[in-house]
Amino acid sequence: MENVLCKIEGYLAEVIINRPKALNALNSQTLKELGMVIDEIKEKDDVKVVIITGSGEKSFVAGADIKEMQNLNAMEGRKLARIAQRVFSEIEHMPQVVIAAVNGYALGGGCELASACDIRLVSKNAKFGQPEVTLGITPGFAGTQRLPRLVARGIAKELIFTGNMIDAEEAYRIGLANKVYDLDNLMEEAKKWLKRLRV
Ligand code: DAK
Repeated sequence: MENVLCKIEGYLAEVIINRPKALNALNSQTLKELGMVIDEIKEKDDVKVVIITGSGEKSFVAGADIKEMQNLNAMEGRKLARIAQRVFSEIEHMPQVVIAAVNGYALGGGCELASACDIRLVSKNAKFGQPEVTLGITPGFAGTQRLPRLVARGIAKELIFTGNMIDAEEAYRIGLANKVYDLDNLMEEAKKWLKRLRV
């Protein structure tokens, strides 16, 4: 696989979205690969915790791939949204505990991917947002459904209607982030949750 890496060590599976040149934006190929990796991990009874993160030090996932999306017609856009919705729904329903280790931008589809995870551990440089409205579209990967279940409805509406980005501290304050760590320690701290969780 090109765009999604998967390492399994003991009880832990680490899934890395790996398109750093595009800030790990989710194109259709990446979504398909993510779906395949998730399908494989969910069958592994010995894996108890899954950590999803982004490659590099700047971005978790900067959204759906805008360059790919701008060439899609309505039906193709709908198909892309359905693929992402299916993959994110599988993540949400995995038998394992799924942690998003948010190491930078989590925008649009990236915020929606993090929202589909059970727990969000974030680095100090993390930035969350649903900027779709600034592109003239609405969140297509179920952000309108999951975000209001994680934070107060009014706050979710504010983020979706304004497209504003919030930083890690604000994400923690509104309950979107469970914990904030230094970027350098994020993965190490995320791995410690394997012992912390009663799985
Ligand atoms: N897609 C594609 N490429 C992206 C990208 C993205 N979302 N984000 C960044 N990149 C690329 C940039 O184009 C640039 O590539 P090159 O020009 O070097 O080739 C590279 O990553 C580095 O980005 P920047 O040079 O812009 O880096 P900066 O540090 O200056 O800025 C940034 C970082 C995250 C603030 C900026 O890149 C940015 O604003 N990116 C876009 C963020 C965004 O708007 N994300 C939300 C995407 S919309 C639906 C289906 C799907 C969706 C909605 C509806 N339906 C069917 C209804 C999904 C929507 C979204 O997720």
